[in-house]
Amino acid sequence: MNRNNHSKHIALKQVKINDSFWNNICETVRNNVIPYQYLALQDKIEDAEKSYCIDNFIKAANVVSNLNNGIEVETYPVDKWYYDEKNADEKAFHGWVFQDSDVYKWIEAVGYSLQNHPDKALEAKAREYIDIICSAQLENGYLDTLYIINNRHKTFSNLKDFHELYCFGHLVEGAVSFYEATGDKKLFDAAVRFADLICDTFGKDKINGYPGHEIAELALVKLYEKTKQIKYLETASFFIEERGKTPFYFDKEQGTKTDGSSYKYNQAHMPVKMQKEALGHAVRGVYLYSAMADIAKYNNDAQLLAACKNIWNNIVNKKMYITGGIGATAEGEAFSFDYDLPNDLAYCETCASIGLIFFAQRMSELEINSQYSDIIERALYNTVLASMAEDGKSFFYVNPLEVLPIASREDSRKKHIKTVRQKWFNCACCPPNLARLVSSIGKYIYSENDNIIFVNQYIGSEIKNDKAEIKMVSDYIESGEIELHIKPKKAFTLALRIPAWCSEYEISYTDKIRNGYAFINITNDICITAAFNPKIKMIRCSNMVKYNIGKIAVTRGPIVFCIEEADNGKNLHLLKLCDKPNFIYHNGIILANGYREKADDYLYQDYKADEYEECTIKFIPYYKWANRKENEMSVYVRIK
Ligand code: FUB
Ligand code: ZN
Repeated sequence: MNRNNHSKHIALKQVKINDSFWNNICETVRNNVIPYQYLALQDKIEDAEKSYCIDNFIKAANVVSNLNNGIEVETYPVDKWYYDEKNADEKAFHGWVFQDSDVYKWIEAVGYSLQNHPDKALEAKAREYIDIICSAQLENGYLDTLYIINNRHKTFSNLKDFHELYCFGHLVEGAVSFYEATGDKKLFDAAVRFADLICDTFGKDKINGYPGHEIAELALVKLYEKTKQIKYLETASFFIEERGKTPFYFDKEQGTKTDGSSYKYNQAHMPVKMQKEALGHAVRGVYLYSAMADIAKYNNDAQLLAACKNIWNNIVNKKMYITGGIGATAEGEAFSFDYDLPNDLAYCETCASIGLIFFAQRMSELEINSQYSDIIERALYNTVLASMAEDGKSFFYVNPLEVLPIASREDSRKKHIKTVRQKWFNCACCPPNLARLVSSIGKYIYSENDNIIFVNQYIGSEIKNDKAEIKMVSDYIESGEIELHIKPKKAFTLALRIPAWCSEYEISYTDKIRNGYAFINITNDICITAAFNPKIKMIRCSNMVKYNIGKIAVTRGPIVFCIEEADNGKNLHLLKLCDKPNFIYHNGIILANGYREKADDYLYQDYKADEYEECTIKFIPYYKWANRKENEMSVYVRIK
């Protein structure tokens, strides 16, 4: 592995965002989403699905207090994934087995937000939750409310299904973020105590299991980066190495003997170094692949890196939607087989695209290749942004590319396709994930190694570090133009990503172009300008994806567009775009020449040529769909 190709993102604290496109989104998350989620975690949003999250911590804290006072505590079964008023005792745990993770993700988002926007009131709210969380921790460091409330004697007995290590991973991520923002170590210390228990519990000659839902691995790497304590990296590496080995740990745990094929869902059907295809639950997958990339880097493990590359290529060449959505099937929220990318059944969980961004960023820090930040851009500007309403008060969990409201109501195969964003979900993994990603968007703009600063995303911002002060003024989404005002503190090389979508660009000065980056040697104060022409394009999907044959998608720069019933009437499938559509772009909208096929009166008749009338087809950015009312939507359009 060539360490000269490694880089590291520039820390969030060093990046001040000021961008005509992103300011609004970041402010919506800061001012609306974070406060809204604070209330949702306590079930204070009217008519929203219940969270039970904080309630569980309060119940667990009571258990801990009773134990400390020698008071007998009751136990309840830990036998399902979801508990509510109907199937569980009112004093027992409620919600999904991973409910704790919602508050951890919220704290992580708060931490990122505080790094650049100090806010004492918000900090106090986070501390209020941190106090409750910490009072629920057991003496030995264990912290998972499901088992603390229901049965603390059964911990770590069902790693495959019951998410203790997943909640632990999110605890660590939240704790590191809040500590970095405030210097307050209370939650961080709690996370370290739980991490120490996990390191003492898992490993060679201890429990040789691994998480059923990955994330603990990458969280342990983060803890290693923060503390430099090697045991955290070792435990993360252990989880990665053990996964999928025979005899299968999950068989041992369940007292069964299987061929391991059902463990594809958990990416545990074979050792990870042998895996070449993205399989199983998509969020689990991308969290695992992210950790594999981390560990390949720290352990200098070329075999692990090769596995990451194979899986990466499989995802982006055969299993990813044009929107950066992944996980095509609702069955197991999973990757489907190669080229199976149905538009109207797509699952495309928001968390999965966020996880893809994590994986892409780690890969981009391992080798100099612009494709990774291209994919970050694709997922970010399309699936991730689409998952939040403009006011930040409702969300999509599933991000389809085609919607017919009646089908969502009547066809049980499409019941996962919501036609409007939801206020909250009882399985609410996505909205807090979105909040933590948007609040940390500054981490994806720049990266650096000893002598290069990479500009990976064109988001208006300023950084100051030991190499330079850089101010980026960006009109990337509208005109594709950016300016970089650079004041070097020493000679260094600037590397600008040339977006994969762009075939016409001008950069005011370039020394060489390599791996999708324009490299410029900087020695003096300079202003570099770049113009990436965001020409409107019609994109053809591989004919191996049978759903898109005879159709195209319209893009402009990184933005994928779609058509909606609100602009184009019902029966979007009857529209056809001219092959020379004479696109007009104005104010974020694309108008194009097309035809509307006349609807047939008969189900069957002798063949005759279709009848058309000319029409104008109106496209809006995909990320803006469903902001008006429930209606039909489609990304792909037929072409005449
Ligand atoms: O299992 C925890 C989270 O819930 C997953 O990441 C999501 O896909 C949802 O199933
Ligand atoms: Zn999710």
